[in-house]
Amino acid sequence: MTPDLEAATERYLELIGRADEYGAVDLVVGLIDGGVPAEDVLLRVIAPGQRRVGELWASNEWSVAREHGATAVSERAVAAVSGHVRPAPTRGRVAVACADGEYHALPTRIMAEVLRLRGWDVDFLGASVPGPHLITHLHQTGPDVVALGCTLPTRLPRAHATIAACQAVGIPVLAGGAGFGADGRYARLLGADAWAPTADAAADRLAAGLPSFPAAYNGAAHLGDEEYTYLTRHRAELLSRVMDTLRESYAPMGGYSARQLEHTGEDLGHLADFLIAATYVHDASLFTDFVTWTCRVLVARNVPAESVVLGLGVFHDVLTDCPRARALLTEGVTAARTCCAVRRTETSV
Ligand code: B12
Repeated sequence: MTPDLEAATERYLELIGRADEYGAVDLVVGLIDGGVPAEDVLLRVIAPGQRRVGELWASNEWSVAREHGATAVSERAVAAVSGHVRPAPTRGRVAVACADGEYHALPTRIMAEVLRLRGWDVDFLGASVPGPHLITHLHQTGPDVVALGCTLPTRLPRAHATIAACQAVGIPVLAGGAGFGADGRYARLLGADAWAPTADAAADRLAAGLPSFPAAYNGAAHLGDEEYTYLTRHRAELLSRVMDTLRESYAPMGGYSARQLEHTGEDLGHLADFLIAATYVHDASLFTDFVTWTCRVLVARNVPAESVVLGLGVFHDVLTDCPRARALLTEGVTAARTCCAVRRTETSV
């Protein structure tokens, strides 16, 4: 009988939720021994389990500690799958790396293991690989292709530099991970040779040869303009001005503990990073999606979405010389106000 993989995922989530490494490893190895293809264990049990971890953290049902514990167990489970099934390479060589500054190594690791299972000889280089070091590795090992992972869109400018550097030494880049957009639009914009939404699609793509985006592509010509450069250079100064102005204008902040102030600073920092990334790729949805996400995460922690409206308004006032960023902030405020309105409707029902 084929095991029910949905039930297995539920069981897996339960095990990783209590950081039960042996239990999770026994479960995944047991599934493989029971006839489930290793690729299905990676993509239909471990991957959805991890996505659920994200939802449970976002809705404040799981603490950061519980998420970290679960992710550590998943890393071990992926390693167990990979150690249990060791196909000999029959195809070319792929260097798999996460973009500089990208610490979500697990999604890309799962993809790397699927490529291994499909016969590729994989060098998995892990999280946050600086572009120049990746190029040195390419010179030393001569892979056929680089598979570049990016989960957070804030890493796109650095991913762009890496894509260009790999291509300059004649190695094509397959891009993937949530940061490139659900439809791969940023992979295309940054000039990657190919993009795949999932690990199995990535393996199919490579097996079919590496197709290129249309030769007419010239999307990157306008990226990284003066406004982007200004925001990147003045990020720290901008954040401290926003914090100071908020302290003066938002009375409840006077009663914030040091920890709450630290969290506020981190949240503003993420908003600034997404604003900068949206300025880079000229796409408001990159910013407004993150604003909506932030509102949901804060509301789940009893922080009113109105605080985001206020914070974005202060960014807007402070950034007098950045018309494009100000336009993005105006759209961000609309997105945050929508969250406030939805929240009011929900609470009044
Ligand atoms: C675990 C985790 C972490 C861990 C990562 C540890 C590790 N070793 O990977 C840690 C704690 C470091 C972390 C940190 C942060 N995280 Co985090 N994290 C997650 C979480 C819960 C799971 C990641 C995972 O394993 N996913 C499972 C896999 C299977 O994901 P996947 O994207 O579907 O992968 C598939 C495809 O994308 C594709 N693929 C992946 N890589 C590649 C590469 C190539 C080349 C190709 C072709 C395909 C491909 O193949 C995979 C399989 O099909 C996600 C939630 C989520 N939904 O993913 C949040 C999440 C990604 N994190 C998020 C955030 C915000 C952060 C932080 C900013 C949080 C903070 N406040 O500090 C930091 C930033 C860190 C950084 N600088 O990079 C947000 C992003 C929100 C957004 N709008 O962009 C998410 C979505 C959380 C959420 N619940 O909403 N995080």
